[in-house]
Amino acid sequence: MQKDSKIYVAGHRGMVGSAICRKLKSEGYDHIITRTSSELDLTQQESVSGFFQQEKPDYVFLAAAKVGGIHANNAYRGEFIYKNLMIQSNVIHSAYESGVKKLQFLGSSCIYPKFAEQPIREDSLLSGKLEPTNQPYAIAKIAGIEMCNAYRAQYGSNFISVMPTNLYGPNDNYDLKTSHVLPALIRKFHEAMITEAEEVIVWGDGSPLREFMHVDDLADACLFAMKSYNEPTHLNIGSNEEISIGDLARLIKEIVGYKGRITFDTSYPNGTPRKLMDSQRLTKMGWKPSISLTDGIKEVYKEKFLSQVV
Ligand code: GFB
Repeated sequence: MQKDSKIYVAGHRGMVGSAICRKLKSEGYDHIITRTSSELDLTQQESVSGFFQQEKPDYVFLAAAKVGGIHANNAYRGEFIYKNLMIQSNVIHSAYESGVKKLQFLGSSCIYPKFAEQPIREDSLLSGKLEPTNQPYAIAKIAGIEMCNAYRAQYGSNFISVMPTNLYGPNDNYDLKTSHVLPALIRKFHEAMITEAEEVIVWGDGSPLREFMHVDDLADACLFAMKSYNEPTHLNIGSNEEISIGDLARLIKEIVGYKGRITFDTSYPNGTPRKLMDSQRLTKMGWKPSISLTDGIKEVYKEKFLSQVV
């Protein structure tokens, strides 16, 4: 990838897309193309096709998606499957038609079976039943991987897929109903600290294990893969840093300085019991993450909630 390559980042206002843009700019890539969703509705095939024919990007990071935490995935099942299938199909097909040199499709660790052998290797895909709360989203993402592979096989397109673990970082969603656990807990503990609330409610029983990665590490890995990975097998991107939801809550409580108690509400689902990815294929290529979970949480907490305090 040349420094003056024309690079389209789909989803540049989201947490992942914005991190990829920051990373590209910091590395001197200065020909980045973006469109807001009001300028270009990626669910509309003709609009997407017209955009690609007009702009003819060389490289595409496909980070546009309908995303959310366990509750959003479960509650908005129709939207999650429809929007993701439409966005990715339109972008991948138009990228092929307009002669994009290389496309990178971003998926998620929820593509793997609920009870996959841990740590989860790439070849666990489609070896068992999915976690029901996010099955529509997972099936859309699996279709995206397959579409990249099918276009590679039939048309010789260099389309790759990467599967990040659970992410957090700048531009995350802090809405308590639709967000992922990490931003939700930062907000809950911060607000409980300010209001001196007696307890913070944590969904589920606290036992599920999750692997978290700062989105700046992900963006670094995405650029690394765009430069050096050209194979059909999707690539896991994880931090290898695993923690239970209970311990995550206690860690965030400590960072925020909240003194009340934690209450687990088991009327909410736990979701997948564990999803630690095996990222050895990536690390053996020479990439590794650099932001620890504790440092990352401190940074996002400061940036989101403490920078406004004068
Ligand atoms: O981050 P999260 O929503 O997504 O939830 P998943 C992780 C775990 O944290 C679950 C618990 O066991 C939740 O029950 N949890 C505890 C909470 N308190 C909270 C809270 O206040 N908010 C939230 N959101 N969770 C998603 C998938 O799964 O992960 C997506 O649904 C995607 O498809 C994404 O793959 C990365 O890790 O369970």
